[in-house]
Amino acid sequence: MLKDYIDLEYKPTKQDFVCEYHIEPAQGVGFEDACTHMAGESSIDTWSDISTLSPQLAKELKPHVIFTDEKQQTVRVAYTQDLFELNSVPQILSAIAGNIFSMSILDNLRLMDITFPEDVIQSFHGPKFGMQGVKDLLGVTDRPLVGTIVKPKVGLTSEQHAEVAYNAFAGGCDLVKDDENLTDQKFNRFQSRAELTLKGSEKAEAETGERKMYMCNITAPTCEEMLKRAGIIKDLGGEYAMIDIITVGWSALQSLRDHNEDLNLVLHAHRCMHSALTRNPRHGVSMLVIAKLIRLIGLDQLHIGTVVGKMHGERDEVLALKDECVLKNVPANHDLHMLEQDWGRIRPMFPVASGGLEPTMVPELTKIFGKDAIMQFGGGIHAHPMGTVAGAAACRQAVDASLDGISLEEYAKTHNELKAALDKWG
Ligand code: RUB
Ligand code: CA
Repeated sequence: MLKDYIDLEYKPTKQDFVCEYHIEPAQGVGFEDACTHMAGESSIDTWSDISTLSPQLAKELKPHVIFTDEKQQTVRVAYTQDLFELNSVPQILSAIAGNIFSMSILDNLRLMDITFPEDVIQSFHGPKFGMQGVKDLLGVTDRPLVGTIVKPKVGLTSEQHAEVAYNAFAGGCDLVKDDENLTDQKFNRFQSRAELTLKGSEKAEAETGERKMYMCNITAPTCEEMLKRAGIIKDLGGEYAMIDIITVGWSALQSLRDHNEDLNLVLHAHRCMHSALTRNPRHGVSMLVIAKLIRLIGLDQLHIGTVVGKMHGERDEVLALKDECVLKNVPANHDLHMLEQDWGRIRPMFPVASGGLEPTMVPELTKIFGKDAIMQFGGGIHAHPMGTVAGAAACRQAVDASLDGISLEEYAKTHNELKAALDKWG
């Protein structure tokens, strides 16, 4: 029997999750049937009617399909929060983004967007620092932050790594981070890297008079080890940690955020592997949903794409991530039945633009992101013809020129580092 879940008159309450999916039924499956079964499988149903589900319980917990558009292959489902463990991203995803991806009646399914009920928002920490907290910590409010990733990604000793980081700080970087696949390998142990690189950041602070922060990668094989590494950073006087959010998993992130009430570290979210979920526009989970979950859990800054760099990520998606999720407190451009998301006390995250960036891209990046961004350059600094110090300087010069509305070519007449970068990449 087909369930009566389609209820286009239903108005979601403040106690409902609302999810939007792109849905493609398999051949021979009707659109409304597909929507109904998907809504059921993600909540109270199995493949057959079951005698153990009383009509009363079914009435209380049933999903409401509140919007369908067969042409656009879009469906929205409202789920009562009673179906969920409030403070659990794993449980939430096991429901709304779990078995339903395996259903053979669907060829493709993509979780496009989600709004959370008030009680769920209340049950999470959100970012401890967020964008404004990071700006305050660095003492930089009038320009985008400039960061780098130590390159090569792996292979340098701790001493070499610290030297590259120091050079980047000395040349003008505010932030230096490890790469996603550098953790605790035999050529570069976590503890020695953290010690030496943090020393380098202190030295550069003393010499430049600017705050300099090192984001050491605490991604680890177990949650215990990850927390131990976060503790080492704290003990060494560090103020930042970075983490590979997808590969460590949602529980690890929630544990880290709980512990961060005491650790007080700024948490940088590297999203490597996200494209396995996010890249296919017809299947998987959108980056917007991942970004919202990361904000809810409470990491402070997140890679959202660049538009102009080497990684996949169309302009519209990057702008939506920046505007709807990361910056504004109340995203509101959803039409029809979607609820506006009131983030309450949950702070905005700092968007990070990274991946294939070099100085000639800065004017365009500034147009896209304004001052509210962290611009990260890896190869765009360490491949500079005059080396890392000059590479970092060229990036800062490109930022200064862009903010002053001066063309890079003009600015390069009096700035050699930028001139060399333009000769190489311009
Ligand atoms: C960039 C880099 C990061 C990418 C990941 O180095 O190491 O891993 O930012 O992509 P480079 P995204 O500047 O040399 O390309 O930020 O899109 O997740
Ligand atoms: Ca990388």
